[in-house]
Amino acid sequence: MKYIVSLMLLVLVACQPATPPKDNNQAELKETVILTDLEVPWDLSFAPDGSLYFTERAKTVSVLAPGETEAKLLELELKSPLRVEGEAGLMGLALDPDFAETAYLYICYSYSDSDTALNRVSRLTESGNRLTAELVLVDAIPGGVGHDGCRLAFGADGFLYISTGNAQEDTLSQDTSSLAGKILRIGPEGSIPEDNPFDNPVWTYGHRNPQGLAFAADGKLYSSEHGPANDDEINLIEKGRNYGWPEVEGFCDLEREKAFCSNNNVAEPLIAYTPTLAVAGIDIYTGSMFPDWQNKLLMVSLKASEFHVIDLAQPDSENDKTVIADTYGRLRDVALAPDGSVYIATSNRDGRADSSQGFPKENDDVIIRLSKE
Ligand SMILES: [Ca+2]
Ligand SMILES: [Ca+2]
Ligand SMILES: [Ca+2]
Repeated sequence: MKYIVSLMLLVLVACQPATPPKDNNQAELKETVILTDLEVPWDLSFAPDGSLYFTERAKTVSVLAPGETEAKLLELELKSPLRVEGEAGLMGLALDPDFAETAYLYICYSYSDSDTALNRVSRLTESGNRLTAELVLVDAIPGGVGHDGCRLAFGADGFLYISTGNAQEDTLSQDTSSLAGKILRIGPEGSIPEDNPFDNPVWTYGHRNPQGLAFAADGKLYSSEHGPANDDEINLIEKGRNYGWPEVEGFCDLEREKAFCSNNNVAEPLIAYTPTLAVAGIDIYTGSMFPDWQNKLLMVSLKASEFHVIDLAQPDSENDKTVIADTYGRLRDVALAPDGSVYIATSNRDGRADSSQGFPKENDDVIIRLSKE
């Protein structure tokens, strides 16, 4: 026994990376694959009872009840068939703030109207194994094969916030009358709040393809946004502000950007990543399982295959920790569970996996639970 323990210690020491762990929680982090054989799980969302709801891009919404090992597929009754192509399909998901009472789910999905690629946000009601009684909240958001945005988040103000991509039409991002390349804000039944800045659902503009959206406990709203080959961004979202695209990439640091920035009150990102990571889902950690992560931003990335924990109070390289890298392939979403654990969804069946690294693996896609050893 003593020998075996010594041997294990030896193996452990031999396996230590050359550099020390980048995050205090890393040494005691337990990673458990809890669901396998999924197809591009896109958005994870927890009900108060701990049930995990998630979308798969070409399929439907599924629910994993607490204590279960298999997810149940819900039958999706939509007014228009899903438009599944490129990055488009069934994407964002949010549960009603009073979900236990209302059984309302909100989704953002792609559809076509006489060959025009569009996206819409709808409310559905869970009833038995069905998602039914679709109420369309925002219709005809310009869509494309790529840049469809579609992340959802409820604010403490009771309004639903929606990220929209620019549908690969750069001119739409600066046009405050277009729903593309924006963060939108609407009432839970689709109304336009009186204090919206442009008398329409637009809350902020000048976005390219925001793929993450999350509120912090102090009410601040953050987004992650795909840049081109440079300048992925993390943004603090403030009413009516211009986030620069396509005139500004990342910070207002180039000569041609500076004039535009000062003339248009451009909001610079908190963080810009060059080369890009393909930043995806974000959440804010407010659980008790990982005290070091308190109020920090959790972020996953597709291309870089990384999970970051970022202190937004001072988001420099010291405070932007890479906790998981190059282990599970492309990472699409991250979500805090009610028990303080953290769930991450892979995206290796989205057609962009790195086959030289063996992705997609046989069991892809998967959902991983991070907890304490
Ligand atoms: Ca989510
Ligand atoms: Ca920007
Ligand atoms: Ca710049």
